[in-house]
Amino acid sequence: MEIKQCRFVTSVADSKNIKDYGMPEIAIAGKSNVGKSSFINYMVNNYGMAKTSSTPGKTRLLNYFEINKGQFMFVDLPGYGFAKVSGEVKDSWDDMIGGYLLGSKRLINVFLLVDVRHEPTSLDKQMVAYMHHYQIPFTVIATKCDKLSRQACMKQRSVIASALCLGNENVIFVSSQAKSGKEEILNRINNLLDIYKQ
Ligand SMILES: Nc1nc2c(ncn2[C@@H]2O[C@H](COP(=O)(O)OP(=O)(O)OP(=O)(O)O)[C@@H](O)[C@H]2O)c(=O)[nH]1
Ligand SMILES: [Mg+2]
Repeated sequence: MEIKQCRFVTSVADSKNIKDYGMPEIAIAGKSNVGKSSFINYMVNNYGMAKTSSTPGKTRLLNYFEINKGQFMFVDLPGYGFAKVSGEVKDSWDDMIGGYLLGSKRLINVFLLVDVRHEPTSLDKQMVAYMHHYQIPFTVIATKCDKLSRQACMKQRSVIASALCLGNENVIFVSSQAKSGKEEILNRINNLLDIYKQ
């Protein structure tokens, strides 16, 4: 498959207001600043599509991007684990992520992004436990691979996989900056869409 077209659809500030757009949804989740919005831009080949920032906490809403005129939707989620927000704001973000994950009618997979350089945090582990608990299928993607040598990436693969109780082969590597890893992700999306159609 190929991503030929992407259109920003809407931002949602409250998970109570999420709608069914009639197409499968792939959500992009992960810690703040891990590169979620950059990942979407890389996948759709438009670096102005989703807003990115070097300051964590940029994405505060659920942002929907329609791919290939209705083939599927990428949903950019606010990042979790951003220490600088107050308790109240943090709760509303968590409500938004949880509210979306349980409320979406067509969520087919969560792409859980982790920074290749760091061992997954307790929040990443909580996220995985949450998805297991609610039987939400997910894919782990290690971002910013340009920051490490190939050898160091391979080493991190085991660190990330074992922290999240996955096999090494279940961690996909990408770099939105060096533009690597897209083919593997597209294959994954293709498989997910095939399963959805059955
Ligand atoms: N070197 C490198 N930097 C990256 C990559 N992807 C993202 N970044 C940088 O990481 C920072 C955060 O990127 P975003 O895409 O805004 O991250 P996010 O996960 O959407 O962040 P929040 O919306 O705050 O949760 C920016 O400074 C990006 O330029 C990558 O593949 N390589
Ligand atoms: Mg973002």
